[in-house]
Amino acid sequence: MSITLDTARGIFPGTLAADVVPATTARFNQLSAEDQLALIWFAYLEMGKTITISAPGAANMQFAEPTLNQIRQLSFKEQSQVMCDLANRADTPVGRVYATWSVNIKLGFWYQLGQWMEQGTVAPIPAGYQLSANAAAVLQTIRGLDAGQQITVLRNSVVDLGFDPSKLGNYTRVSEPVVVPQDVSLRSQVSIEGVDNPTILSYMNNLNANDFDTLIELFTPDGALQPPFQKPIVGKDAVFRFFREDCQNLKLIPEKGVVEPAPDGYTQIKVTGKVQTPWFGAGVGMNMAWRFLLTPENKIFFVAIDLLASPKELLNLVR
Ligand code: ECH
Ligand code: GLY
Ligand code: GLY
Repeated sequence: MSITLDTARGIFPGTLAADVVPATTARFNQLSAEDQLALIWFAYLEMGKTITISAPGAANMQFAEPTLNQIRQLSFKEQSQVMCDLANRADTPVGRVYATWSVNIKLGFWYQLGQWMEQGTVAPIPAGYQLSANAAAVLQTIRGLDAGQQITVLRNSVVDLGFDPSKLGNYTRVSEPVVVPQDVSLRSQVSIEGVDNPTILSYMNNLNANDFDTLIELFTPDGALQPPFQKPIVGKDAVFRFFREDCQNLKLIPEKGVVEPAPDGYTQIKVTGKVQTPWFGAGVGMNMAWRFLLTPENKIFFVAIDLLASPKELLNLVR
């Protein structure tokens, strides 16, 4: 049997991902625009009691700023309309600009609107807004998730707003400037109980250092990376672009793993541990697994990153 992307995706099939996240996102997407906005607002306020979002840096806000300034100058009624149009995925000028933004720019845009809504300078969710029964049920599900799952649901909801990027035709993607890799002398080195494979350690250390040029050389030309709840990103160029656009300033804290032989001289390695996002820092540790398939030359043919169903899954290293 020879290795394909499909067989690679099936390694360590016992890994229990937090499927409640895509299920909740799907239910969220069925709600009315008004319910979607109000639900995120309520979830955001409740989560704000226990975890803190850090403000995006100026370099990351510059792209959303013109749109934010336009919105700030509108009447409350018009502001509510702009937000509803985004939640309706409507084809509007703002919806089209939004569609060109990277995930972090979209998050920064809503971060700023949220601040203004709290201050009362942008239209609030109407006081006493009553969620529909379905929306209330989705909010209840979100309350029951762990913090890592909650912020993933929130992130996915924000990503899906605005006009559908696949309907834009040709467009220029807008993402934050790429940061300079961390100075080699300052880099911390991970250690992983049960794994001393240099490719795996180098993957973790270079991602932590934002050293994407070195990181991408660990992959085969047709190598693939599968982010949580997404299809694989295939080929070195696409994976490199993803790293530069969406993966800055993450903190990977792998804890333990297993190394096993796979067909054709390949090696499969599963690692579990925590990941922190720059948006919440040490305040939220997401329980994650990495499932690697390495070629006989120790290059990454495939890696899947899974958000785990529960902390118990951190101990699940069986095949
Ligand atoms: C308000 C009401 C109106 C509507 C809206 C509002 C604002 C909402 C706001 C939401 C902010 C949400 C945020 C969420 C951030 C989530 C970040 C996450 C990051 C996860 C990253 C992971 C990385 C994993 C990876 C690893 C690899 O090895 C390879 C790369 C990669 C309230 C106004 C909308 C403000 C800030 C979940 C797991 C480990 C795959 C990336
Ligand atoms: N403050 C988090 C970020 O800009 O990515
Ligand atoms: N969930 C993190 C990412 O896909 O970027």
